[in-house]
Amino acid sequence: MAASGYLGWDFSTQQLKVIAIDEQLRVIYEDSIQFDKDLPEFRTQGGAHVHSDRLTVTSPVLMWVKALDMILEKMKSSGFNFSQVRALSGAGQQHGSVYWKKGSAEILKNASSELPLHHTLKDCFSVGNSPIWMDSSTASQCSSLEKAVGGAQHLANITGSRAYERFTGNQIAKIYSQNPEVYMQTERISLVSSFAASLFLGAYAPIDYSDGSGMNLLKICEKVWSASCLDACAPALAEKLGCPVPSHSVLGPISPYYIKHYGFSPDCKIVAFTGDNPASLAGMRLQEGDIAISLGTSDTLFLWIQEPTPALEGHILCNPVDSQAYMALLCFKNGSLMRERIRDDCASGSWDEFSKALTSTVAGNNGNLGFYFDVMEITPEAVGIHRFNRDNQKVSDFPKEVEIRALIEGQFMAKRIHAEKLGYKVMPRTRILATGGASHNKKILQVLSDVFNAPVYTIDTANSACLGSAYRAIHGLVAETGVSLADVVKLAPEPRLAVTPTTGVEEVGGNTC
Ligand code: XUL
Repeated sequence: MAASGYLGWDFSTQQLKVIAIDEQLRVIYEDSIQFDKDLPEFRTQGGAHVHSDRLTVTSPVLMWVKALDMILEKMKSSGFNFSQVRALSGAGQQHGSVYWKKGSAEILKNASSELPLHHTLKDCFSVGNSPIWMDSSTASQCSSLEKAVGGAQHLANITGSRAYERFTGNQIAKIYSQNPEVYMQTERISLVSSFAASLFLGAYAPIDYSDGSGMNLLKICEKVWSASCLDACAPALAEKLGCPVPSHSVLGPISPYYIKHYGFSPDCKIVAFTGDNPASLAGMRLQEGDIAISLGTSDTLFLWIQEPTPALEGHILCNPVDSQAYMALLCFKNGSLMRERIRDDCASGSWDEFSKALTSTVAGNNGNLGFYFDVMEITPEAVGIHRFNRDNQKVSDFPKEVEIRALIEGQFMAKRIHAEKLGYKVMPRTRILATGGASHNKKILQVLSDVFNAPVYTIDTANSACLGSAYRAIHGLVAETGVSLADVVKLAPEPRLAVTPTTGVEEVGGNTC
């Protein structure tokens, strides 16, 4: 390893991943533990247990600890030089929660270097199976929370999102209502991210503003817990959560356990961990005005926002790399499967023919417009196929090429409309960073570029949360001096320019937004 190294961790749903980078941001080590395959004793599927009600979804917390023991042992046997690591940070799947039993702070602090961590911590959790983001069992807690604070929009104004079943406040409320004594025995509640940071710190790590915004509990503007949200979820919750901190905070030096057991330097700093989506924003090096669009099974958008306007659809989170800014997260369920269905119906199952249809039709589709939701959409909550001609009359079908363009323009216009509802503004320097399967199709990207009137770049994001965590580790060391993440990661590979807006085309859908 070169003179200094930095580690980025990603505690995601299916695996634990680590990346080490050097001062030049080159990846010098990479490894992962797949929960199902490498830790079969926990009997997870995709890293989780879906309970018999089909709504409750949990992961065993000791599985995460054991995965950390395992991956560190792998690094040690491969000769990884831990003593060069100057700082580390990490990401966790968002919303999941960990419940530490009374007395665990002491055990964590005094972890013996003779034992693996999962032995030391085996009795530390009052809830052995942590609820995770896939859980949707808290509908009644969600409606109570919205009611308690004066409605869904009001909750969104305070916390950045209306009540969602996976959001941590509602999960905590469920645990308290079903099992008050378990709640009472709990001295600390962590997110997956702050739990993972705690393992390295040897003390309870605070929740960072960005991941804290996925709880329905944090006032995203003031960056303090909302007393009315806390009170609606469970009693004495503030003391169990600790005070939230800026995402770039240095939490302290690594715990003596890692110094003795693995040879880390006592100077190695732990930078606050955050959620996987915020960490990906850092990994993709999003800047003010930028949008990242992942075109996969479902389509996901990350937006950099200066002045957010929380809405009933989508989430506003505090920005993980700039405390003055925000990020928004929008998820569209009808992504690739919808595009594939129309390709099969209108282009004989061929992407080439699909692309030709996009080339043979004009931007704006002569006023023909469609919204295509084979499955119940999240953003907006709607289902079915809805087509409108240039006179805004509902029609039952379109010629095949018109249908194809209507689908793609409709999908991207919906993204722009919902992004703008959340306060997003296309700026002269806006870049669209596209990833995922459909980002390989230039004709689709051309439509995206025309709808947003901005250049589209492609970027490889396979490791963006992990890499973003390593970047954040470097940034954490200098953030207090006013250096931005963008300055720190100047040497990282640039995204590739794919297409620019077609000249002479008025913004597609500009008149209808
Ligand atoms: C975001 C969400 C998921 C998890 C997955 O709101 O629930 O993206 O973060 O890891």
